[in-house]
Amino acid sequence: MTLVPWHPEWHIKSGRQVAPSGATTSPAHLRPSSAEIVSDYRLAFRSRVASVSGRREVLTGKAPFGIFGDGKEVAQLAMAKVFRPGDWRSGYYRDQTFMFATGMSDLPQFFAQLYTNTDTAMDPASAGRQMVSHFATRLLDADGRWKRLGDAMQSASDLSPVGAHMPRSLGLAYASKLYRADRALRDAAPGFSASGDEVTFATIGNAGTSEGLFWETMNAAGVLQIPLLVSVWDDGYGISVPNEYQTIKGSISAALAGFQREPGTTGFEIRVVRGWDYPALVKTYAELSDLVRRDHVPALLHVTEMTQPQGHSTSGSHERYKTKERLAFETTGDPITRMREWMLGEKIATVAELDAFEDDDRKAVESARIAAWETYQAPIKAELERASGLIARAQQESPDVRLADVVAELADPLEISRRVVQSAARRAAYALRGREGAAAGALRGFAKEYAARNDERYLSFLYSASPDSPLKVTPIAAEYSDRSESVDGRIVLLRNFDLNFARDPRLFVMGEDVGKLGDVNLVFEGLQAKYGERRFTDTGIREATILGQGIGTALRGLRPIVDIQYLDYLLYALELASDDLAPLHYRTAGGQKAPVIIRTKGHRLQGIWHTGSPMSVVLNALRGIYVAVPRNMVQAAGFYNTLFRGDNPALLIEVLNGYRLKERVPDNLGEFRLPLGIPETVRAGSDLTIVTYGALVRIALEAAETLAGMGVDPEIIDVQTLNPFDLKGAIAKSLAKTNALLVVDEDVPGGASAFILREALETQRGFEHLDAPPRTLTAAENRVPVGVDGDYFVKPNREQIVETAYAIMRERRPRDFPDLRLG
Ligand SMILES: Cc1ncc(C[n+]2csc(CCOP(=O)(O)OP(=O)(O)O)c2C)c(N)n1
Ligand SMILES: [Mg+2]
Repeated sequence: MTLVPWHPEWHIKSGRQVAPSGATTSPAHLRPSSAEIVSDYRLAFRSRVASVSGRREVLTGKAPFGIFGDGKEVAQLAMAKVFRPGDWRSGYYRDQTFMFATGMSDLPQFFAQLYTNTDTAMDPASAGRQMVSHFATRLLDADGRWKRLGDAMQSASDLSPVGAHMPRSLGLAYASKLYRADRALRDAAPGFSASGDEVTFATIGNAGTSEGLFWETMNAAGVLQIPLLVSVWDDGYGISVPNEYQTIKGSISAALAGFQREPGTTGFEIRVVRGWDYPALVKTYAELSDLVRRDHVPALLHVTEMTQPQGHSTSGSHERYKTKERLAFETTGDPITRMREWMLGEKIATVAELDAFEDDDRKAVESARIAAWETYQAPIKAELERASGLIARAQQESPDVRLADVVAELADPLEISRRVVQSAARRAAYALRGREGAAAGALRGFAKEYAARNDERYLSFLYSASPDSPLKVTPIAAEYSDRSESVDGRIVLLRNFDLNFARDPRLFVMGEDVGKLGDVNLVFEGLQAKYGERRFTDTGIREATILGQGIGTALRGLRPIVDIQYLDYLLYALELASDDLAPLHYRTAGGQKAPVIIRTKGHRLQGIWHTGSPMSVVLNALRGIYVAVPRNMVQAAGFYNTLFRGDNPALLIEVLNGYRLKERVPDNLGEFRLPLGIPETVRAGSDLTIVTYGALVRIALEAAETLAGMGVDPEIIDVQTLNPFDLKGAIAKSLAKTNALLVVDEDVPGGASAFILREALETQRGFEHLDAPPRTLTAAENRVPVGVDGDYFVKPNREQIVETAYAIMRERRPRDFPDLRLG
């Protein structure tokens, strides 16, 4: 074994034998100095005190929820020793000791998050948005631009859904592989990677490994051979459910034995080590991380015999489900106690020394906690006093107004919180309605300003607001000339991708059949041969981890295009898109972003699973991700050109039956950029406004021809992007002219059409212009049978559009539009 040389305090001690506690100290292996061991112990001890103290704060009502890393401390000391600048952690809520040991978090930050401090200076991981122990480093500067991530240790933003961080761990590690293989890529994305040697350290609980996302990730990591070191913290339980119900053979390392690499095969290096055995942990992490870093072999470290001294979390007590024996093990197997015993046995420190250190460390944690509590409370108290004072003055100014209840409430508040302040200020303002005095005005001013500030605290950062937001990409119109040729839609896209890939070496696409075949619709035909396998990469059938690979690589400065073969199969990745990608920028309060572009195609092919348009599912699950629904491939190319230059994640759905339709190729292909949130009026008309998108635009245009023959002149608006939606109110402007609205949508009834109605009628106040009830024409509730007739009878068709539009006209002018008598 070679030990990595970057840790200054390492030195070799040989000849140490098994410690009295049973810890395995093999002879002649490398060990930290006594001073470092003591310092490690003290860090673990402080971490434990923080866990105990954090739980008490929740149980006494000062913090909302607690979940801590007690029982997992010692292994994390060892993991921290091999973690270097440029490495990534992608873990879960048990990792506080590791975060403290690496300096990526500390006690003040830990308590700030526990108390929900909204200041990013106090809780840089989430500004009070995430539960305690949900860690993250800030990857972006105050403008939302990348810092030099390769120079420091990094942690991706934690998630509560168990296992959901595994897929992006794959991408974080995969980025090292890309960076190592390609110097030009490192130059194109400066600051992200020194040489591709960065290791991604994933952690997961034993029960979390029951999730499909874990297995999908492990298989893919084995296939890809990437520098991913997965540690399983095995405390035998997932809340109350023990391993025998969680894992085949009751052991994740036994279950995964077939993943073990052997000569001539790819695979994982798998090791098992006990969670209290400090020297064995130190040695194992040193060996494993060395292998992973040097050879890009993924590794699994199954850390057994971990404990849960305080049970799972603050929301239950483990006495209710654990046996007496197991409860006793929580004490006898405690890793900190065992490390202490081992240190005493090894004469690394004396009892008196350790007792003294523990006393100091208890005090240090308590003073950090008190400081964090006061820092959290002080501004809210000041706000409360300010509101109290303003209300009291308003009461003096208007003695006849009844403000006594609000005054009393603020004098003796149920809690020190912003909701108390905001609610009181607003209720006082209600009582003062119509009063013109200075004090009443000041109170109203405060209430308004306070609400705006709280919006910033709790509602900001869902979308990128950086200078690189796609909304700030300067639009460039498509240009045509006499020389512009007409080609199949797929060729438009192919050439546009080609130009973008030539322009930006950070762009690459991953997905099923995108490489050798060049996409099932041949949109990438020949591009792998031109750009290589790393840029047009075939993957297994694993939508969730394809997306995870995208999230992780995007976090590391690359520009992945995640190719989901059909829109219908996006559902496999939906959880991840919804839980990890969409809220990433929000939950880190602008600290992290992952500008993944998800490319898929949908709406129209054949049968029940290739014709779906679950746009309301997508729209509503994925706020935070922009959604483009272009009607043809030129429009799609224009949106890609914008999105590739922006830094917000986006989903673009190409129209499946459009690849073989002829389109004119803009002369500035690759360069023209369509603005998001700007609909296009594809047919001007005066009688009613038809709002639609995607494949239905063409059908609506055909319907318009028929309608024109019946004396109806519809205006047709293609919304183009559902999110952002019609930022300049084009629909309401059209309604001001036509006074009637028909929304045509191939989602289910009440799906995306309801979203569009809300935007058009409520947000844009389009109802003011209507002289007939608004209508929606949607697909049926059921899915689409295979064949042309299935499509015709389930999705909105030309005749349905004609008849619905005609009915709207007849309702308004019955004499001009006689009954069709068709039902
Ligand atoms: C997808 C999902 N299902 C259920 C939960 C509720 N839950 C939170 S933690 C937990 C147990 C996790 O056990 P394990 O992975 O062993 O981690 P441990 O807490 O024991 O360290 C469960 C079921 C969740 N957070 N996410
Ligand atoms: Mg567990």
